[in-house]
Amino acid sequence: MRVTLKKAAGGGAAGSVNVSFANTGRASHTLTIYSDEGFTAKVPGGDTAVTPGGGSASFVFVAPATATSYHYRCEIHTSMQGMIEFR
Ligand SMILES: [Cu+2]
Repeated sequence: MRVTLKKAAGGGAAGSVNVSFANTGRASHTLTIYSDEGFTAKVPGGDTAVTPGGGSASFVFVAPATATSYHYRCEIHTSMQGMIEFR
């Protein structure tokens, strides 16, 4: 899969972030962002929903105002995880 993050210019630390998700595999996946490492607090708007193989999806979420890290995973294959670091 391929993920592209693009933060809007301006807006300070808490600007909006555009996420583009390209599912280049065959299986369906989601890209779902949480504000905690334990995956209990979903970030509002931060979810592609189920995206079939070959499909793509995008969404916009608001970046946190302070330095922290968010965590994302596929809700179908929960071992597929990654981190987004805000500095
Ligand atoms: Cu998956």
